[in-house]
Amino acid sequence: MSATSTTILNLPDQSTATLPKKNYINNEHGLLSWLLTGDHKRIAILYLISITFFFFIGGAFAGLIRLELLTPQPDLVASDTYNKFFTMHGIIMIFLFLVPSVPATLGNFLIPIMLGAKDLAFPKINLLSWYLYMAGGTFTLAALVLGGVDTGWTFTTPLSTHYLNTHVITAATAIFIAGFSSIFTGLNFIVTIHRMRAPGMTWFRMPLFVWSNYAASILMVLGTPVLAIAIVLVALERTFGIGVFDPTKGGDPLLFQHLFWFYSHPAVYIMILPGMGVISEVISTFSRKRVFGYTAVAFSSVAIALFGFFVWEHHMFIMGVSNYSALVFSLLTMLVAVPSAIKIFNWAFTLQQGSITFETPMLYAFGFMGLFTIGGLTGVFLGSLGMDIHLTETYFIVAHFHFVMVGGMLMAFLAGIHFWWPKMTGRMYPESLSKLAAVITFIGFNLTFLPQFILGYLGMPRRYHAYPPEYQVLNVLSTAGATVLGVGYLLPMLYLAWSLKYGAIAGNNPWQATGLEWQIQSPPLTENFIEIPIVDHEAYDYEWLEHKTKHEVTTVG
Ligand code: HEM
Ligand SMILES: [Cu+2]
Repeated sequence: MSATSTTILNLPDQSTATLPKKNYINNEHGLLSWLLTGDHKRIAILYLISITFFFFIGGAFAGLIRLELLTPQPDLVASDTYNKFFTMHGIIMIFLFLVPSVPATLGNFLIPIMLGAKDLAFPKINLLSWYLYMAGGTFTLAALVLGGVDTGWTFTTPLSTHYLNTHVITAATAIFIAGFSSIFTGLNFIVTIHRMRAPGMTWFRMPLFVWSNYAASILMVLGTPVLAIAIVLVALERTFGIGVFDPTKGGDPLLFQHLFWFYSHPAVYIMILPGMGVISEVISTFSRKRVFGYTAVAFSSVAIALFGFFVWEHHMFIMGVSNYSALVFSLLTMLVAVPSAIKIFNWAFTLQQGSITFETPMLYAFGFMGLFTIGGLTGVFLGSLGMDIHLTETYFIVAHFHFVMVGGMLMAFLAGIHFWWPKMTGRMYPESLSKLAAVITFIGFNLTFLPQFILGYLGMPRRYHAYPPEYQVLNVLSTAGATVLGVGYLLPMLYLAWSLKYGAIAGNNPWQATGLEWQIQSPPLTENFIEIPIVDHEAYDYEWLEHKTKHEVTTVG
């Protein structure tokens, strides 16, 4: 792993290198010092461990779903058990993995450092967010252990309020509580970004990762309460029979759809925006170029956040909404694709004539760009009314959102974890093994989800545990792909854990990146900076970095 022309890895001499004596990890000892910490970096690690745990539980359900679908016959489990599988998979992956993934781990760890601050604005509320997340997770596990819930992650009424005898209220409580975790995280980020930037860190000097988390935070704070209320109303209707969604009591089941999707469409941007921020950092670093059209990329995050609130009805085209409103929402849905496209084009222009190197985070970033583009474009297909009527509630939808959420968000998460792993832990991951994992993930992903586009187009409905035999070949391919994908995810788990002890010492700035986080020691001190830095350059200023490396001996941390 020495520096060659195809890599910019810049490790200190291994024979003499040691980890910094004092850092946030060894600053205090004992479990309690972690459970009561106010340090944003330690809270990020708590989140990282917990979301990984839930990711593998959610993944186990995905495995069971794919196993059942290996054959056309319903041979593994009964239909209601199958319903519980995909519900648990959806609830865990969305609310306990995707929503907190990048913001709560990488965002928590990096936003204060990127801004030149010592912590988030409200460290105790940050810790409270983690406890709320854990409480939400515990209720989810309780719903699971008590016998499961089978509404789908969408809690569709009147199914959820009238017809099911499963643990809807326990699951609803889980989502309600986890929602507050996300609201508080968003609030913390917004206040930190407004109030705690170091001298000289103007809005347009902020790394794009901060911008995209800022936009996602706005969505968390404005959108999540709507979901929380909707879910409380479901619980109230179930318990006391109040007539909010029940037409026999004067309620309206469509009202639930409006409330649910008013949150859940923006929520898809809560999930993807922070990932887009990761991609901007990675692409800039490994092209050694400022992100092309920095301002456009920064504003496109805010535009996505804003437009994200205007398109929710595209989830309801076949639910008896008026043709005129469907037309309007169809048009608005096309609009929201524009700011995402702006990002993709600007990343492509950043790559153009950059000096590109292919480190692992960059491989994942390339994966993101290709897969997210397919996910986004199929969203435009779905947004056009005629197509949607054919494709809705089929496997096409399943393929679409997995391309965005797994092909997009999860790739971005892995890009980010690899990129900042040396900063978080002070150690490098094994480069060739991690490249192998990135390739396996990419192949496994496509093998799993490309056939699902075809299945959906041919008419295979989602959420059924049996299907006509003519769909089997494509389903076998998909299940095979899921197996490969599973290996792709297990590998990083194992070698990242291994690297904690055996990885090469990373040094402050192994990628020669420009962000403030790379100018301090790895792992950072508890207070991040010895002295608050004064920022005198733009983000991604590689000339500044070169100058600094040549002429300066002192570092900020
Ligand atoms: C940016 C990240 C995106 C994510 C994470 C995402 C996620 C999702 C999810 C989870 C669903 C299915 C919901 C369900 O019924 O369970 C969905 C459906 C849909 N998405 Fe996306 N999506 C994204 C981008 C887009 C874009 C850019 C468009 C259009 C421009 C779009 C258009 C649609 C439409 C129209 C549907 C509804 C299809 C139907 O149910 O008939 N999506 N998306
Ligand atoms: Cu949507």
